Parts: sequence; C-alpha cells; structure tokens
Amino acid sequence: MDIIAKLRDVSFDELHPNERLKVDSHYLYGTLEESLADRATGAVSDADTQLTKFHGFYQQDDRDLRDDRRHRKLEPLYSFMVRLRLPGGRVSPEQWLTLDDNARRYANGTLRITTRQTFQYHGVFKENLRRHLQALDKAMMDTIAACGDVNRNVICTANPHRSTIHRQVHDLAHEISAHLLPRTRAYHEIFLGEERVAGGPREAEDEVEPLYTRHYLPRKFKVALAIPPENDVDVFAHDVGFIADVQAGELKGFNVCIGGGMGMTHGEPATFPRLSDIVGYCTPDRVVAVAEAIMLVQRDNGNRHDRKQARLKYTVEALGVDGFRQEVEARLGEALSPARELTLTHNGDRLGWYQGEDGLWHYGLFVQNGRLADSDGGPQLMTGMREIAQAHDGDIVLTTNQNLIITQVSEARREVIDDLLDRYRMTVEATPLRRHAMACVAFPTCGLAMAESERYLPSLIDRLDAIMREAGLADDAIIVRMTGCPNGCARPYLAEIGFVGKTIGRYNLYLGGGFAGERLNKLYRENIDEATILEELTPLIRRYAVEREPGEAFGDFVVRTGIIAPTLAGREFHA
Ligand code: SRM
Ligand code: SF4
Repeated sequence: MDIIAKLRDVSFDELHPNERLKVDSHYLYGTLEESLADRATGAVSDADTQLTKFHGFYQQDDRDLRDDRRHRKLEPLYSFMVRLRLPGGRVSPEQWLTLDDNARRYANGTLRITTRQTFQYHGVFKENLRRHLQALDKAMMDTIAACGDVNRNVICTANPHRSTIHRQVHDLAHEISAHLLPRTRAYHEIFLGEERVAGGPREAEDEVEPLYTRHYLPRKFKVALAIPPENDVDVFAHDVGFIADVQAGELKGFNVCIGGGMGMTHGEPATFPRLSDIVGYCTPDRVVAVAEAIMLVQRDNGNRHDRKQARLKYTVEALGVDGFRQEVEARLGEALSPARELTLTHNGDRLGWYQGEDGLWHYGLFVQNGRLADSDGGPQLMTGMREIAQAHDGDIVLTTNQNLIITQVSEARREVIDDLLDRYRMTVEATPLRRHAMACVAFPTCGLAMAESERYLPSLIDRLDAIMREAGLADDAIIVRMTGCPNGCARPYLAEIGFVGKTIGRYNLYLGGGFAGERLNKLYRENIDEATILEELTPLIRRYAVEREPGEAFGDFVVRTGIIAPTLAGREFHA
C-alpha cells in the first residue's frame, strides 16, 4: 500500500509531529513568506525551522555567544547554515567566484566543504537569505533538498575528469539527483521571486509531488556511487550505495547496496550505525529506476512515529534484507541480478598532482576539516582559491573527505597553479595521519554538538602525530575521525580510531574500523578526556609499530590481536 492510502485514515496524533507539519506546509510553503518578512526577530517560526531544511538551510545560533546574550536579555544570535545541492561536487571557476563572493557578502567569510561533497555557508542572516540564494541561482546552483526528509546531495567517487568511467558515474549522480528532486515550486517562488502559479500550490498530490506526495519521506535519504578499488565515498554508509563494475575499461553495471547509516544516540541501543547489505546488481540504464524504487519502498514502509527509528536502515531491519529487496523488485517489475565480486581497497582521497586518462593533470588539495578560510600567518585558502579560480579554466571538484581537486590542468599551466598554491601557503606539510583525518563542524554552529570537533581535532592530531613519530610511524596512515555528537556526520564509526563527543572535553573512543570502509568499529573507552585518550592510544600505537604484519592496517591489527572485537553487523554494534 502506498503512503497516501496508508495514512488516509490515520490520525496525525499517532505520528511524529513533523508528519503533520509536512502535510500542513502545502508542499513546503508553510509560512515562510511571513517568517522572512518579520523584522522583529532573526528567527523564523518554529514550524518553518523544519521546512527551511527541505530548502537547504538550517536555523542556528552562535553557541559561543549564547550565555552572554541571555545575560544581556538579547535573543540568541540567529543565522542560517546554507548547504548547496551539488551532485558529484563539481563547480566551474565562474561558479567558484560566485561562491566566494557570497561567502564574503552574506556569510562569515568562509566556505565549508562537507563530508557529502558540497559546500556549507555559516552565519547567513535572515535578511540576506533571498539575495544569497538568488546569486547562487544566477550561477546555476541551488540548495534544494540539501537537508530535510528528501533525497540529499548524491555523492560519487571524485573527479569526473579523471577518466570516461568517472565521467559516466558522475553523470549518473546528476541524473539520480535530478530525478529524485522535489517538484514543488516553493523554493522558486519564495526565495527566487518567481511568479506564483495561479491559486498557489495545487492539492492533487500526484501532480505536485509525484514521487514524494505531500508526506515526503519519513527521514533523510542518501545515495552514494563508488568506483572500485576506491571507496572514498564510504559507499556502505548510505541508505543506498552503487558500486561500479568496470570491465576492460567499460562500465558494465553496479552492485546495489541498501541500508547504511551512521547516526545513533548515546545510551539508546535500539539506535546504531549500520553498513549496507549488497542485495543485487543492475545495469547502468537501470540505476535511476532502482534508486527510485528503493526510495519509494522507504517512503511507504519507513517508521513515521519515531524519528530515531525512521531511517531506511531500520526499515531494512524490520522487513529483513530479503523482504526489502523483494519490495524493490516488485516496484521495478524485475529481479535484480546476482551481485558481482567487486573489491574496494581503501577510502580517503588522492592528494597532490596526478594525471588523468586524457593526459591533463589534477591537483588534490588537502583542506583541513574542509574549512576554507584565510588564516593569519597560515594558509590563505579563500584568497588562494579565488586567485586560482581567476587563473584557471578547468573545474574544481569537491571530495567526500572534505578536500578539493583543481582539475584539467595542462602540463604548461601546472607551474601557474603551483605558484599560486605556494604564494598563498596552501600546501602546508601534513602528515598522513592528518591528511586522512576528518572532523564534523560541531561548535559553535551545530545545535546538536556535545563536544568540540572541527576546532579541536587539529590539536589532538598534533599530539597523535608525536606518538606516531616516536613509534617510527610518521609515514603511515591511520584513519582518525571525530564528531561532536553521536549523529556521525564525519562517519566516525568507520574510522580505525573514532572519537565521538560525550560532553565538553570528553569523548567515546572507538577502535577497529576497516581501512577500506568495510567494517564498523566498536566502543573501546567511554567518556575520556585528552590525557586519557593519549594514555590509551600510546601503547596501542607502539604495539602496532612492532607487531603488525606486513601491510596490516591499524583497524585490522587491533581486531586480529583481540584488542577489540570486530563489529560484524550494525545491530551488534553495542554488543
Ligand atoms: Fe550531519 C544533523 C552537519 C554529514 C548524520 N548534520 C546535522 C546538522 C544539520 C545538525 C542539526 O540537525 O541541527 C549539522 C549542521 C552542523 C553545522 O553547523 O554545519 C550536520 N552533516 C553535517 C556536515 C556538514 C558535517 C561535515 O563536517 O561535513 C555534513 C553535511 C553533509 C551534506 O553536505 O549533506 C553532514 N550527517 C552527515 C553524515 C555523513 C554522510 O552523509 O555521509 C551523516 C551520517 C550518515 C547518515 O546519515 O546516517 C550525518 N547529521 C546526521 C544526523 C543523524 C542522522 C540519523 O540517522 O540519526 C543528524 C541529526 C538528525 O538528522 O537528526 C545530522
Ligand atoms: Fe553536529 Fe553531531 Fe553532526 Fe557533529 S556529528 S555536525 S556535532 S550533528
């Protein structure tokens, strides 16, 4: 039964309050016009705070200033985090200049590359939202569905200019994104000022939102495509994953994975990270249809009572992997083919110069935790990238590990790029540990942060680097990830060493993730401060240096030696 029929006779009182809100918003209009017009506050109405997400932005307030403003009897310093929809993470140099202008004019002067291959702005005040979105629109960019209970930014193995296969997979990411985009005109009418269709939003749900209906999805929905042997996208961490099958230089098809997700809540074992299951195989021409079928099974079967149980991973647990697959196949009108043997060997990004299939060069630039900013006496990443965008005619591509790639550089132009990278100190020496590390945003903008992440991880890495050096491992990579809360935005449960915030200055320490993103880690120590983190990790890193087998990754080592038990299924994460 589809969701319209299913919910026809259900009282909204039985469902999570967001379910009524979606329906009452009349396809995401809500009272956003009124909220934007209200000059008495920097905020939007409570209901609209949920709706802005579907349009790609979040109301936040500066948590560093919260107490001071409360004492001074001022309302919190409200502003918005604005996230772009950028399937595959590619922008032209002209688009980069708009992104840069907008950061300086309407936001806090920085750009943040996210773990889903797009940009976030922080600190956009309500009165600047429309101008900001209109400038993006002029440069052919939007923020539609970047957040909210819809299909999010579709990510894929980075750099479409690397090979024909990379281009084909990138194109598919665009196709999926376009196909699963909400159809409501709310974004265009409210924020871009386009003329309202007579009578406003129409009521017939199959006309306005043929895929979503007025109920939209129970929760966010995420799709990733990986090209083996790379697993830069952490393909098993998403609701849907497609793993490319390339034979003799030809894209033959994809293994289809369902049911991944990272988020959980401390102390609630019914919530857990989960890696997706490979359920079959499809040819490239069926990828969009398969993504749609999976989304519709989740639309109609996902939990609409409890948002903590509403992600597709829990629907897979409820229906069973086979049960979910059968539902998908019933919608597709065909069975998925048997999955192929495809091997993923590592995650992380390719950094520095490398050559593509067509002989052009690409430069993978390490951006610490994705934050593009000009720092005093340090890297001038905003100004440097602006200069590069002005001097360069190839695309700039974001990665899912918060880095970027300056693509399509001819041999003759490499020197120009190198000079600019040097002039703006953009290529600071970073150890393999730092280059592989990721942190989520957390304080001061994230309303859910329990501990620091982006602002703290760099100094913790300094200390871990010292331990690595002393152990003779200065040239080795261990995947370290940190988040300020258990929601998992930097995919910490896939790290070899994961830190998840508990409270200010204290973290849970997780060990044993797989180097190729194929195994979850497990809780090793709970609620520990920096001194204890270092005390716990020093002997393990020293042992690893001495006892590891040739080529053995740290995550595999701690599992093999029994330091931590492997997590073989999400539902056993807490066991
Ligand atoms: Fe996330 C919520 C930042 C990737 C799982 N995430 C948030 C919010 C919007 C906080 C909020 O709801 O108030 C954070 C905004 C912080 C800020 O100030 O900017 C936030 N998430 C991020 C980003 C920016 C982290 C980063 O450092 O790059 C990433 C933006 C991705 C994008 O461009 O779309 C980001 N978030 C992820 C990922 C990783 C991924 O998708 O590959 C995950 C884990 C995968 C997954 O979805 O399971 C993730 N974010 C969450 C969750 C937990 C969802 C769950 O199923 O439990 C929340 C909270 C929620 O949805 O209730 C959340
Ligand atoms: Fe915020 Fe938690 Fe996501 Fe970090 S993991 S950005 S603290 S929601």
